[in-house]
Amino acid sequence: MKKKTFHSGFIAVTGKPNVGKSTLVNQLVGKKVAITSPKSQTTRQRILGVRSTEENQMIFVDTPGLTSPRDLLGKRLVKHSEEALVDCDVCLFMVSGIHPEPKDEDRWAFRVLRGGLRNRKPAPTLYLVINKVDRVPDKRELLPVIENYSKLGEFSEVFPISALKGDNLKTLEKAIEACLPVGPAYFQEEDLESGEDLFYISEIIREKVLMFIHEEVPHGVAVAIDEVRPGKDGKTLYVRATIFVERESHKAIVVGAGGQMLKKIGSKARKELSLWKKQPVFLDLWVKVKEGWQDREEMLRLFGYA
Ligand SMILES: Nc1nc2c(ncn2[C@@H]2O[C@H](COP(=O)(O)OP(=O)(O)OP(=O)(O)O)[C@@H](O)[C@H]2O)c(=O)[nH]1
Ligand SMILES: [Mg+2]
Repeated sequence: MKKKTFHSGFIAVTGKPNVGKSTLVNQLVGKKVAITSPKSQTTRQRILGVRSTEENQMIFVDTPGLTSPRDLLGKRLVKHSEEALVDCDVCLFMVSGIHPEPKDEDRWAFRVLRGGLRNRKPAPTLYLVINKVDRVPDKRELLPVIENYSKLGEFSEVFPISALKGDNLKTLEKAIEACLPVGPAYFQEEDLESGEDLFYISEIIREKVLMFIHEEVPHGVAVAIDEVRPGKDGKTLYVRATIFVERESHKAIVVGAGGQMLKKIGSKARKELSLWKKQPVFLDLWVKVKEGWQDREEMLRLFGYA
């Protein structure tokens, strides 16, 4: 019997912050590749998530939420998102169905997307993904939502989904599959297991900071891994990391009274990292103030955001 032709492609997931892009990528890949949180601008890099079958390989590219930049970091986030548009085969523009019509931020994000796709010939398939429909209990209310967001641009299809609950993801997956070009498996399983450890560890720590700390602190938080080595007992993995904040007052919040908050962050991150590494992890966490790091090139480089 003739072997079926293999298909593969890059799928960029874009949209304004907090609409659920990373949640969707994790769901479609079937494991956590990107951290998620209710805070805006959780994702700060392009993150690849790969899903392979016998017939195809989908490479999802999670991107930072598109929003008007307020500092050098913000500009880099937009740049990372734009770069994902350069060679994608499919582009998902994601919005939140909780709001009945597009906000200025959705329009801004869509303008950036359109600019990024302007010179693409042939243009990639553009799908509109309306997320969080689990929060719209009366499904009749979805019709005007679909209509309002569809007016943003020329979409090949519209998918109301819930990334969190998994609603309608199979339909979306099938539609993506249908437009994958003939191509090789770009990634092998072994490529995916190695290389990204330090980044992932730093992201898990940052996710726990975002989980427990509110207000204006999260935007100014970044994590650097200082050391990773086998512990003295031969079983434990020792990780030393620094949480950077932008103000002394933020440091006090992250550390908490008697170090309670830092302990809470560390304990949550340690548990998740131990499960992921399948070995006990000892996490040695420090907090440092670096004022205005979001506008300093060398700091963006240190955190991998440059
Ligand atoms: N109710 C509901 N919440 C969702 C859904 N998808 C994501 N969320 C929540 O929305 C918040 C943002 O999700 P993320 O996946 O981090 O959003 P994002 O678009 O990647 O955000 P940025 O990285 O900041 O651009 C989190 O609290 C998610 O749990 C959904 O389908 N339904
Ligand atoms: Mg994200």
